[in-house]
Amino acid sequence: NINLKINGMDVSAPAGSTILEAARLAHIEIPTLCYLKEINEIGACRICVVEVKGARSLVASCVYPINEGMEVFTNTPKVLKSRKKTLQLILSNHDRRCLSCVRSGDCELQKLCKELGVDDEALYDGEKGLYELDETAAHMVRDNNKCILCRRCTAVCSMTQGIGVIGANERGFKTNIGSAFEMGLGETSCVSCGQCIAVCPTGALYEKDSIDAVLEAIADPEKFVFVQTAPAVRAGLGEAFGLPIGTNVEGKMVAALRRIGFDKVFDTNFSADLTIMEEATEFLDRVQNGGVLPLITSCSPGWIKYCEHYFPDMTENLSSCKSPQQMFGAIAKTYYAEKLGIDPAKMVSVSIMPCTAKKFELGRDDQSAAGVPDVDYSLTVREFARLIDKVGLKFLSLPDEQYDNPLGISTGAAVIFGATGGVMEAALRTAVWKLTGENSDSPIEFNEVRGVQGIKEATFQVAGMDVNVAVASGLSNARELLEKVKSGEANYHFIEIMGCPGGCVNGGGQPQVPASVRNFTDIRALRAKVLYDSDAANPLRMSHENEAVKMVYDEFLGAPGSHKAHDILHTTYVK
Ligand code: HC1
Repeated sequence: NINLKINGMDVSAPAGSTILEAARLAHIEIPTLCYLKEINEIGACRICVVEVKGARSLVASCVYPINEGMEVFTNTPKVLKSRKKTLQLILSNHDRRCLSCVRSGDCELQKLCKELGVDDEALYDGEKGLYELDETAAHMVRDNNKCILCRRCTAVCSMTQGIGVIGANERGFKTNIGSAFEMGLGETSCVSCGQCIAVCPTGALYEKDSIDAVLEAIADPEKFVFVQTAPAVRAGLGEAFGLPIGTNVEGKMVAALRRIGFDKVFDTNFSADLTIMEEATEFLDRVQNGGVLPLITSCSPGWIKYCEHYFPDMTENLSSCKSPQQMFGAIAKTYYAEKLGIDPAKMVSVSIMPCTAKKFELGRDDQSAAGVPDVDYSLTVREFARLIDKVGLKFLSLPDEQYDNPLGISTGAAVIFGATGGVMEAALRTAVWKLTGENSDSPIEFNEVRGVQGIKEATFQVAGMDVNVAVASGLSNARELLEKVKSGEANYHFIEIMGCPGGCVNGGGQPQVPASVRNFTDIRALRAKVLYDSDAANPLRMSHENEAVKMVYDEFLGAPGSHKAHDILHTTYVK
């Protein structure tokens, strides 16, 4: 360890730590704006400056390494004045219509201005950049008038996701973040993952909002409006209401949706179980009949778009299964519509997702089993939280309620879909059972595919066969894995890929976590624990045990992989 003094106090921190990290150990939070651990370590915004005894000028604590005997001062008048001036300069070219900004209340810039007492935000006002909104993408808006050029979005796009469709255009005062050749984001090969929104400190990036359209549908007496909630929503939503990261709010979430006025409140977990029935069948069929391997999961629409753009020769490896979101809408507007005697054209299918790519997915081709879109509106968890506020629900004091049946019934295998490795584990549970036929002895937990690592590999003995599997989350990791498959270096039978690092628990539609927390907490692991705990507490842990899924096959689809199941639950891809 290295010994130093911070504000006169003795501090000891591991060698290689930055001043920012060492201060944190001493319970001092140095403010940051541009810094994202391991993603954007550029020391550019100068908010985190501190004084170091003997140094000629203030130093950026996020990138400055500690050394033995160093004396650091984090809150001298000189430091505080410098931070305040930096904020005043940022504000001089910032759209300050904060009252109704989508980030008002959780904007990192706003919080710093309050903390540092910036009450003269117009001090340096002069010429301002005026930018048109970029609304070309299906899922999001860029408002460069609120951009502070921190580069978090460009770093996460190029480093974490390996895509790099945004970067700095122009130079000096005209510098702005956008795509090459002034293209709109929708014209690029952006995959709609929304990780840029998740890390943006201000209101410069936000999802396209469908709240009012959903409220209008609910108010229309002619419409039957049902909603499904993705596995990972219950693990993230509570944060928007001040609950600790890793709180399960399933019951209150259901109660809120019912009070908002949805006719039925259902669970995407139901169709995650359904997905497993189809995908395990597809996997065994490919293994036994010489189909294209490895089979790769298809639930994450950001990953699907990435595969189509960047690995078009591997689209045949993709499972033909629609995602659980889309399967849900497809079954609701066919089977359930028939059961209730409702015209599917009068149904409005809404999903609550931790994802922004789901907004894009619902408009893909071949996603209209009943001749109308399987899903009409997809709201992110952030939109859902705003909707709850808008209709005046006191979320924290709502009772815990249960989903409606039958499309609210699910097993533990379904809820873990929201964590990286969960789809693989769920599929293995049912594939092993199908092969061995011995439900009671089938293994339930496949710990080798759990955890937040970007790439996981394992080999399982199933009915005398070695099954090689791999799991990747985050698209840089996906690329690394697929390059190994293409070169022949790795040989897998089954691969799970999720577009966001850690899976949907860390999806681009989850509540934003400020960098001050994100840099020092593994939000992926805390949220994933909610899902694994929920799985462990469920008496039913394998998708084939889901009675509602069995009923849908018995009454409507026939068997998994049937012709009818293919018509309704499967899809196609573009090269
Ligand atoms: Fe996901 Fe999925 S797990 S993709 O992360 O397969 O979004 O939560 O709903 O569709 O079930 C997201 C989550 C979600 C689908 C399922």
